[in-house]
Amino acid sequence: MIIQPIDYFLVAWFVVAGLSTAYVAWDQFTNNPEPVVMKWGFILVTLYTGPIGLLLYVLADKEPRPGTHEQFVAPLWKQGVGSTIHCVAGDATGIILAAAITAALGLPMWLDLIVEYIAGFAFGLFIFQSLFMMRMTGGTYWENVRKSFLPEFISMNAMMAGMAPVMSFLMMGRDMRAMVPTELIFWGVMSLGVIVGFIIAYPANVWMVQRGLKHGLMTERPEPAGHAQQAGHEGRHGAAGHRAHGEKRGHEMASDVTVPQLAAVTGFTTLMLLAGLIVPSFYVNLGLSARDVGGAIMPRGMIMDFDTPAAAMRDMSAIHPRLVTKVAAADARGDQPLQPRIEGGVKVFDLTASVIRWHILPDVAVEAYAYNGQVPGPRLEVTEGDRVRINFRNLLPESSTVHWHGLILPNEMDGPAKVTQPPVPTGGTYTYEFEVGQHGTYFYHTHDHSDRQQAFGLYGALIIRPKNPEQEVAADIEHVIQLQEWLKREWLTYPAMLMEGGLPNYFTINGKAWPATEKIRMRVGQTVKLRFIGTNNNFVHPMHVHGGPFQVVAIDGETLPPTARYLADTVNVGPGQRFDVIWTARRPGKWLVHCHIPHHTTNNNVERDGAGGLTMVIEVSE
Ligand SMILES: [Cu+2]
Repeated sequence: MIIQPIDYFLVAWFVVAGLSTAYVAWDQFTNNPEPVVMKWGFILVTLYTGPIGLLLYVLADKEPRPGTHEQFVAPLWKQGVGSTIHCVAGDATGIILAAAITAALGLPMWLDLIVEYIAGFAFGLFIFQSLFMMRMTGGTYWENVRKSFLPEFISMNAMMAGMAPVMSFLMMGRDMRAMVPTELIFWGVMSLGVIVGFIIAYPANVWMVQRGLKHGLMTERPEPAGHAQQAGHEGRHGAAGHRAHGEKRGHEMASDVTVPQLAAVTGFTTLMLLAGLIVPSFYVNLGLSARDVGGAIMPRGMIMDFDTPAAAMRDMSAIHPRLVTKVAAADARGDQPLQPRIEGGVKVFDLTASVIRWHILPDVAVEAYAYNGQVPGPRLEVTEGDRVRINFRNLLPESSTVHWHGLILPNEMDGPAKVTQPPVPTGGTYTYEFEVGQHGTYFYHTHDHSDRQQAFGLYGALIIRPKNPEQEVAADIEHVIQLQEWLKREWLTYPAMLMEGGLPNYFTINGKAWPATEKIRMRVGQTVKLRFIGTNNNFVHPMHVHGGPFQVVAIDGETLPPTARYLADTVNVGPGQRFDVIWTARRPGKWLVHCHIPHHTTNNNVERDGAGGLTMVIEVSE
């Protein structure tokens, strides 16, 4: 799925890789005079490295003019390319096959790497070197295995020394879709790994070709008619006559390498391999598997080190856009009153949590977790003394519960996951039922991974009217103000958290950022009751109203006795807190209600129409 800029690049890359591979395959089998094993080597490496493989093929191996392949491929650098191609084709094929299989098995990353090394080495040695090269080199299969063991070991070590860190850092990096073979980026990482592995393995291969330890590029032409018996005594060989330029790189290699040289190179490439496998484990958690964190995309700036647990990564990961099941209209509003059904005298509400796309601004949409497809969730209005039943259904990709913030109720109705009730699994339901014994401004929210789920929008207002209407502190107008912080960047929505990488960049009142927030309209002399609710997760928002003080009449749902009510023009609304304030429209005009942390009145650090985020306006007319 195309959800990140890199995905566009990868689509283009693999189209180019496909075309490059098709060309190399066609040219190899119609024009180029070389052994079949090398034809396949270039085809596979071009499949893995795209235009780079094509470039190497054209510059180092493709016969430029008929009859010139022998001279053309003679330079050492080209022979080195041929040797590396041959190694990489076998090893990389083994590694990639193993990587796809181990990802599906859910093995930890460190074990993946070891399995991939063994698979790559085995594939390279037993199949690409020994089996495919037998035609060229003669001897029995096991003689070939023995002879090519050390060169293959050296080359494989160098190759994996380059490929392993690429896989470790990128698969366990920000975009862990790279661990999942069904994602394009997995194949992109494999391709990059092969490219880096090729570069690291190239010098060792040049040395081995020079010392006569490995074959480089060879020429093999179809047997000219009538010359069959000339090469007949060496029937394994496609052609004998071309070896004029073959010198010591002919079929029987004569190596002049010394034991100390071989020991030094073998030892050094082994150290390179160990470094490539081990050093990444100083930085990323190689104990995790694709099953733990595969597919998660992390916010830039999150600290993920070698001991960051999988649960911490999943908690802070973006909502994958493919999980969205409903796209709300750009002008849809949250906090819509939900009318209850009456069943046997009980007020019954249905709350369903699901993943939606929600516009916080006309041109900024987030992925959100929402009750009944809106952010905030629907407003539940009940009266003190009511018996209420809430049928909760969880359609989120993770478990969830609902907590009734501030209410006195039976413990098993309170909602904390794993404490008072089992978390409601995906597709599951739970029925909350209780008698409402209080009145005032309350709210409900998720109590399962609240740091993630509430930050994605799982909250809503619960307004409880007093049984005796005279206990209500009266105002001409009422307005509920629910706060939220969002982290939306690089086309993805992450849960806003006071953590490295988790800081919010958008802020909403009732699910909308200024200038898309609601407008309160009133006349001079009228009063409005603002019910501030700290439905947000991270900050204390000093909510300030322009145009004169308000009277604080209730805190956390509890109505203050008249003597305890006080005037103020700013209330610090902390997470979980509620303040009911009465503000009087004294003068006509546009009076702001806004947070007094100026960053919270911007949209991604940008002021639009004079403000942003936690800003709304009270428009007072004469
Ligand atoms: Cu604020």
